[in-house]
This record gives sequence, C-alpha cells and structure tokens, in this order.
Amino acid sequence: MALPNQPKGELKAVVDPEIVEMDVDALIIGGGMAACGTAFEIKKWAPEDMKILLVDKACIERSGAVAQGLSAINTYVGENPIKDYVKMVRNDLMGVVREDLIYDCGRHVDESVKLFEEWGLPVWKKSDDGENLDGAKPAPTLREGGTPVRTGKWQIMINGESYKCIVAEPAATALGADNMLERVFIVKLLLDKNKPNQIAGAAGFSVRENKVYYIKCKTAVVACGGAVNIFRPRSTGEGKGRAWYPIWNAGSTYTLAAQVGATLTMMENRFTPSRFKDGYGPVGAWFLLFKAKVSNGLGEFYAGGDAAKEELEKFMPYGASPVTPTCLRNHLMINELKAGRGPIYMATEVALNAFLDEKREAGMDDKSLKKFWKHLESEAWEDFLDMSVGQAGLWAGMNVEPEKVGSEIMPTEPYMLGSHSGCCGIWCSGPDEDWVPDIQHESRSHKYKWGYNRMTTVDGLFTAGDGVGASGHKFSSGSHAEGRIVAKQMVKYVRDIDFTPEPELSAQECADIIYAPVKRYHEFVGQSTAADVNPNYCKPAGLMMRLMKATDEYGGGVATYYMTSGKLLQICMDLLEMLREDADKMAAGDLHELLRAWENYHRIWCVESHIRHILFREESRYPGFYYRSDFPTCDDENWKCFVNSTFDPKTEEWNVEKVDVVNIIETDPWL
Ligand code: SFD
Ligand code: AMP
Repeated sequence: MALPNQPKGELKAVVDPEIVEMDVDALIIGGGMAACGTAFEIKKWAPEDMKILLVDKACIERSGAVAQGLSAINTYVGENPIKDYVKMVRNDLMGVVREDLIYDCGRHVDESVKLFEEWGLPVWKKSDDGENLDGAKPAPTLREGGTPVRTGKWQIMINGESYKCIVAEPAATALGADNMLERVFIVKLLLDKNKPNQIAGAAGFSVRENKVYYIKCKTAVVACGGAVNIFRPRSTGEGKGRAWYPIWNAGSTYTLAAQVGATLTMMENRFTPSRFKDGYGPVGAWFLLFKAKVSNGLGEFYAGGDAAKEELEKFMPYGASPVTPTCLRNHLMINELKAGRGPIYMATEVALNAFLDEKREAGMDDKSLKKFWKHLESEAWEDFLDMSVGQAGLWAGMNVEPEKVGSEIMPTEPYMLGSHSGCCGIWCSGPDEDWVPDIQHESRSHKYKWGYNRMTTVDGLFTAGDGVGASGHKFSSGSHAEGRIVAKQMVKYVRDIDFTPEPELSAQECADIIYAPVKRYHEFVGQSTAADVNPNYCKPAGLMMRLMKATDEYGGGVATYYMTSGKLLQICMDLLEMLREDADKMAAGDLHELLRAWENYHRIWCVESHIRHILFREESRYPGFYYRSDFPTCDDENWKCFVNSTFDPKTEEWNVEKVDVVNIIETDPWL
C-alpha cells in the first residue's frame, strides 16, 4: 500500500536505514500502463505458489504517463489490417523499426482496449446516423460490435480523465495489496553471482520511510517509462516542472537494463513533440478530430504548400507519404521558425468555425446550431481537461477563446521514449513465430528472437511499453498489451528454469550504495553556513541544471533548434562523463532529495547513451527531432540499419554496432 506523505514536510534521511529482504519469483518494476498489463495478466497463468511482486516509485492509481488521464487511445487496430499498422509505424519512424514487434503488438492491442471499456472506461461511439456519442451516452461496447469514434485511422476518443485509475484497479486487485510495494524507487538491478548474464534481483528504497529493499527474483520486467528532464525544458523558473511527458520518469528503464548488460537499440531516437506553447497541451485531437491546420506568423498555411512539398521530397520514400512522418512535420515547422516566419499557430478558430459553417450550410436551425456549438466547445476544452489540465488553466488564465483566436504551438525539448512517436529502448526478442526473422549470429544483439518474447539480451529480464525499442506508436493501449504479453513469458521462464537467485551484491552492499548520498550529507553538512552550498558535495538540483545545460547546448536541444555535430557531441560526452564522476558527490538530506539524486543518476546514464548513439550514426535520420550539421541528410544507403549498444558490466566498456533491418511486411507499395 502507498504510505501517505509526512504531515510536516519531507522525512529526514538517516545514515543507517532498515534493510528489508524479500524473495520472489517474478518482479514487476514500474506501475504504469505496461506494468499494469503484466500485473493484471500474470496471475491467470502463474501457479498458486508463484510469488509475484510489483514495485512502483509512485502509487499505481495515478502513476506514469497516464497520471492525468488521456482523451484518446492512439492505437486501436479495429477494422484495419494489422500489416497497415506496421507500415504506418515504419513510415513514421523513417524505416528503421522491428516489424515483428510491431505486428505482435498490433495483434494484441485491441483486447486491452476492450478490457479497458469493460472495466469502466467510457469510449465514444458513432450512432447509427453517424453522430458522435461521447462515452456517457448508451451504445454497444467494442466487444459487442460498437463503432468507436475514430479521429485518425488508428486513434479513438475516450472520456479518459480517470483512465489510469480504471486500468490500475484490476491490476491491483489481481495481484493483491500484499504483493505490491508503492513509493519504492528501484535504483539497481542485480545480476546473479553464479549464472552469467542472469537477472537475480533488484534493490531500491522507500521514499516515505528510511528503508532499503533488497529483492531477489528469478525474472523481472523493467517498465519504468521513458526519460524526461534530460534536456533543458522550454519552461523556466517556477514553471520548470511543466513538461509534456511525465516528469517523474527519469530514464530508469534504460539505465537499469543497460547497467546489467542489456543491449539498447535506437537510443539516438528522441521525441520533440509539437505542443501548445507553455502548457504542453497535445495536438492530436486538434489535428485529427477538429481537422485544424497550422499557420505561420504571416497567416500562411505552410504545411500544404508547394515549398513544403518540395522540402518533403528530399526525404523519400518517407516524405512522400499521405501522412507526413511526425519528425518531418516538425521539420517544416522548424524551417518556418528559423526563417523568421514564426510564431506557429494552431488555427483553432478556423477549424471550429468551419464545423459551424458546415452545419449551417446543411440547413441546421439556430437553436440546434447553438446546441451543437456548446457541444463542440466542451469537446475542445475536455481534450485538455482530460490529459493536460495545465493547458486548460493557461487558456483560461490568458483569456483564450479558441473559437476566436488561434494558439501558438512549438516543438518541445527532447524526450526519450519507446511507446509514443519515438522508438528508443531495449533490444528484445520477438515472438517465437516462423515469420520472425531467424538470424544466425553468435550475439543476441543481432538476432530477432531467442525464445522468450520481449526478453532483453539478459536472461530473465523483460521489458515492455517505453522500454521496448525500435517499435513506437504503441501508446497507452499497446504498452498495456505488451505488458500482458510479458506476463505469460515471465511465468513460462520461471517454470522452465531451475535456479535459486544469488545476487552478486549483498543487501548491506546495496544499502551502502543507495544511502551513500545521505551519509555524505551527514558527514559534511556542518562545514558551511548554507546546507545547499558545500565544498564537499553538490545537491541534486544543481547537478540537474548542469545536465540540462550540457545537453541543451551541445546535444541538440532547443537552444540550437536541435542542431548538433560530431564536435559538439564530443564536448557533450566529455561533460557528461565529468558529470557522472561528480554525481558520486551528490548529497541528500531527506528522502525527497535521495530520490532526486538517484533520478539524476539514471538520467545521466540514459542521456549519455543517447549522445553516444547520435555520435555513432553519421546521418540525420530524424530531421525535426535532431540534426547533425556534419551529416545533414537522411542517408538510407549507409544508415538504414539499427544502432545497438551494449555495456559490459565487467569491463565497463561500450560496444556500439550497426544491425540489419529486415522487412517482413512488403515494401512495395511502401504504404
Ligand atoms: O495525447 C518506477 N500517451 C498517449 N497514449 C495514448 O494512447 N493516447 C494519448 O492520447 C496519448 N497522449 C499522451 C500520452 C502520454 C502523456 C504524458 C500525455 C499525452 C500528456 C502515451 C502513453 O501514456 C504511454 O505510451 C504509456 O503510458 C507508456 O507506458 P509505460 O508503462 O511504458 O510507462 P508509464 O505509463 O509512464 O509508467 C512508468 C511507471 O514506472 C514507474 N517508475 N518505478 C520503480 N522504480 C523506478 N526507478 C521507476 N521509475 C519510474 C512510474 O511511477 C510509473 O508507474 S497524446 O500526446 O497522444
Ligand atoms: P499527439 O497529440 O501529437 O500526441 O498525437 C496523437 C495521435 O495523433 C498520434 O497517434 C499521432 O501520430 C497522431 N497525429 C498527431 N498529429 C497528426 C497529424 N498532423 N497528422 C496525422 N496524425 C497526427
């Protein structure tokens, strides 16, 4: 159960925390969409006596990216052929994807959506006469054959403010409260001391009590979401906590897995979504549901013009698609901004009034028109109220009436993620099916399957959602489905192996590592007048600012319109290495700071791998997400390949390599 916060501020950290040792079969790390999928499914397959534990740094009822809710489910395959879904993802991610993983997600995702609806999530439906019924109106369920309100080809609308609570409840019920630890941050995964390359446990700490958890396991899934606050955000000062993706996801997924030797893939990929400026409100519903268009500061709808077409033709075959890939949409926007034709507006007023005109022309009377307008207006506001409340607050605070004025949109600072419109992550086995390429190679980092679906290159270690690389566009529903896939594989793994975990590090060693920032604080705190300024330590807040400055200026952040180069990246790598050394000097006076310290540590590791990958890939694969000035084009001839990297925990060296992309869905026609 989640422990409440202290009534009077943060709990002071002590130098000798209590150590709690646990021994389970299967460990679920994270409590978001993917982890809830695993938690819900796993008990159905596990024998009675299999011990399962879920550990979330927050409280699963409202943790992860869906914390605030969402207004759409972006992946529901429905009536579409699954292979079209693969083609859409492949094109959006500029050709370098694992089609086996995407296809596998596509064939499982709808079941998750049907379950969500059965658990109480209101899904909008089409009435027989083609009207949109919001989720409160009675209509057949998806399983009963109800027709969802499609925005785009893949997205459906929901009343999703309570989406996460609705998904978390069955997960928690299935597992049982005794099998969940909330407010516990996992710091490290542990390898086995006897069996090479085998996961044997994890260690973390409570953010509500002075306790270290040392958990042995035979198998684990790491599903801690993506990485946020790794680049300087556009928001400053007191607004700095505002970001689009969830600020509390700190790259733990990638760092935890990489540190025990799991191969990472496509860590050069990032997502810099276009969002409503300052409030970070998502744009999908505006583009797809309200059919809004973007204009530049001169009032030109630049995206549909000849100049844009010509620009997109530079990126064939991807640019020629009827749905322009997300990065290239950004590219067009950035070109406008760089040419001084900003700001960019979402023409909300044009879109909303076009709906009214359409109805008026169809003969709708004034009274019905008024009612229709009220409904449209509430849909527009609800889009934000469901998933990005701050944006609605901003509109209200700035007196924005979307039917009268457009609102500025802007590409955000970069995030790392593998489930939304990005694809960085961990290299995983695909399903054990004959259509999954059977590549003969001595190393798993070149293969597409090695027995257990979604298992990383480390035995017994699985991942899902943002963790699975080279297969974006899963979104909330696909992440949940992937979690369910993993559940069955974890049970199979435990049944198959005969193994008693013995982690390389002891419980006391883990506690010493985890609480080192607390010990440092207590040792030196008296040596200066201000607790935050000390010659012998640095505080997590300061370290984070250094991290953001390094990545922003040298790693292609907003400061340079996402432009970087080999030279700049090398400087960034040097700064990050120094930062990593200095991270050993972080001090934490309370549990909140201890959390911040370890989040920083995870962020540095994961963004370092991002920079290493961009440096290795000598081209600009994702114009609009980042550019290399020394290799400004997308070079299919030399770089239509994965970039995989593996850290060797013994030698502490990285191996970065090219890995072949194998198409399993026809490329002619490409779309
Ligand atoms: O509007 C540790 N997403 C959207 N998906 C959709 O289907 N529709 C939308 O409408 C979407 N949009 C959207 C989305 C996200 C956000 C933030 C906004 C808008 C504003 C994307 C999905 O939400 C996303 O794809 C999934 O949630 C990914 O699932 P998963 O399970 O990979 O990550 P998570 O849900 O964030 O959960 C992470 C969990 O890990 C915990 N955690 N626990 C222990 N130890 C550690 N060290 C940990 N670190 C993290 C977290 O607490 C959390 O439980 S729209 O833009 O298109
Ligand atoms: P977003 O709100 O930008 O996260 O987008 C939500 C969904 O809509 C995702 O599936 C996007 O790929 C899709 N989307 C957003 N904008 C567009 C657009 N202009 N054209 C096509 N699809 C879009």
